[in-house]
Amino acid sequence: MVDVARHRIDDPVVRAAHRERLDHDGALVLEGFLRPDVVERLIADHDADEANAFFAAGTHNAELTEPLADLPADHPRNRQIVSSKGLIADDQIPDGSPLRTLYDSTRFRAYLASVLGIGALHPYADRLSSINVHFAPAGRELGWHLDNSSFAVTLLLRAPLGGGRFEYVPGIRNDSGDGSTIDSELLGRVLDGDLPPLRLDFAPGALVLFRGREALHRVTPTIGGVTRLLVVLAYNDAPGIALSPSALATFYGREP
Ligand SMILES: O=C(O)CCC(=O)C(=O)O
Ligand SMILES: [Fe+2]
Repeated sequence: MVDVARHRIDDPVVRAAHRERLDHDGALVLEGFLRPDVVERLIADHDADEANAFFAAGTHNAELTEPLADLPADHPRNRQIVSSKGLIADDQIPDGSPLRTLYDSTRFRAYLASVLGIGALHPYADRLSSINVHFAPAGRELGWHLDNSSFAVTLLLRAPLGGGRFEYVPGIRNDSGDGSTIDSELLGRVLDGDLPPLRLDFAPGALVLFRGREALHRVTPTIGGVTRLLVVLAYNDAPGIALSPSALATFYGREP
């Protein structure tokens, strides 16, 4: 599936260079990671699933939690953000899908663990969030948020004609130390549009690796009649982590 002639993911020198890029930029883009025939196959597999996708219709805060009762409703951490993109969940991806082969691949996981500097990768403990396919037809977007998972890998299958830009601001959540802390001041400035975000450009077939728990990120509304189609492979650095009930309701339309 992977163009391993172009991306020598087993090579320790390549891994070290990728780790440096990820640490420096908070994100790593590998263009042409999936072979073009695999991109075509995955589009053919999943294009029609847009009709079965669940489209978010509610709002969420940046952390995808229930409202924080000890903070006012207009506090940056409680501000409500719109997301309207659709997805199919892990339990809708067939067993024989190449996406499962890649997600489970020990070789791929060894590469990711090495680039991320962690011991092992763990799937989500729930049956929904490990592998997702996202659909963003015209006007649909993914609003500013921080991921629940330690990190995410995305694979773009089809780019929209316009919009659908991935924007991010690193350093919003800090998980080092005892607990996790949020830079509310910085968060508020981004939500107010007072701080220009960084932006990642990438083409179909690209792998994007980013620290979505720490970096606030969004995807701007799709413009035009071509649906943005993207795969998310979510992993955690510890076992037993499940999606928050709030994220489950907003993005999957399911009960905990
Ligand atoms: O669509 C993208 O490029 C990013 C997806 C994302 O941020 C997420 O699934 O949490
Ligand atoms: Fe995300």
